[in-house]
Amino acid sequence: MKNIYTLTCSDAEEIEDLIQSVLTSAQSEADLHKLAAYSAPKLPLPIREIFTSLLREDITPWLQLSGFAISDSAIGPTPSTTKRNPGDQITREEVYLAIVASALGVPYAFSTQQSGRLVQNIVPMKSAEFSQLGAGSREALVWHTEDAFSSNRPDYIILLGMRNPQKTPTTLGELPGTILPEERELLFRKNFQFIPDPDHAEHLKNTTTKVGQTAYARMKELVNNPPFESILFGSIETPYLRLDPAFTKIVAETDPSVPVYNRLVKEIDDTQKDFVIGSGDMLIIDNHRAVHGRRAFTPNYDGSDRWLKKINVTQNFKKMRESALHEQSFII
Ligand SMILES: O=C(O)CCC(=O)C(=O)O
Ligand SMILES: [Fe+2]
Repeated sequence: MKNIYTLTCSDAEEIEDLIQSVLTSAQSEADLHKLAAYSAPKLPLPIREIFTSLLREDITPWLQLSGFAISDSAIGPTPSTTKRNPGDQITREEVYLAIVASALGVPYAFSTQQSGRLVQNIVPMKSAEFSQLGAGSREALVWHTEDAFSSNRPDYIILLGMRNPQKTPTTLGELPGTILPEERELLFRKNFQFIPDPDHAEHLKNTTTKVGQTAYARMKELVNNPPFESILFGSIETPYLRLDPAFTKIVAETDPSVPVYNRLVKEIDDTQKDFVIGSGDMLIIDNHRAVHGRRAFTPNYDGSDRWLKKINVTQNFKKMRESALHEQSFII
């Protein structure tokens, strides 16, 4: 399967019609969640065919859709913070993301991230410059499985480029072929703990809402007692991957899985590919087949900085309902 598809003029027109019809009726993200699901089956046939292969074959780690026009002046300045106001209008770019997400599964959000916004902004924040957060910048964001700590981590994450003037790369890595089958077996051992990153855990500390307190208690439990997990899972021939070296604890240092794990981390470090998400580029990442990160860059904080939008997709929304905290059905 090819990893890159560029929208034709007729694809772009059909998509624009779908977006505009959603935009006229979506007053809230709850509306967007529903209306995007109605629109997804109407995406142009070539895109639905590509997505069918992606889902059925289940071996493609990432896929790029390019050719979506974004007007640099119409989107306005890059926000200075990931915080959103409840009154923010839903934008054309957010509808595009939500429709594509709905064609691949069910889009959803964590209540512990950006207040449960369905579509999130990835923008550099001064306060997070040197952090391992999406809002970081001057320090490279170490590659990771998205939300590796969570059994509710996304099956896909989708990133859409709003602007990327310095062409700061996202990075992509996969399970290297140099990890031999007998070494893979060792990585199926539950000798690792994934700690929630501070994006999920700390900012809810002083929350007063019931939803926030429940979410915080759950996160604290995961921080204090992270379950024992494996790096690989699924089939031994084409295993799925779960990795987040910046937030991983090793249970038994002497276990033979550890040297293989260390080599795997080093090899992904060395082989990760740079991938510049430019304006209008969409990158669909299979969160069980690819890890992703971001190179360091120096923001200007003048409204012209790098700006991506992101959405999470699950293929097992029913299971997630057990974790639902919120009256808005897409928030767990
Ligand atoms: O900024 C990027 O390219 C990736 C950001 C990221 O990995 C994240 O927000 O989880
Ligand atoms: Fe990420």
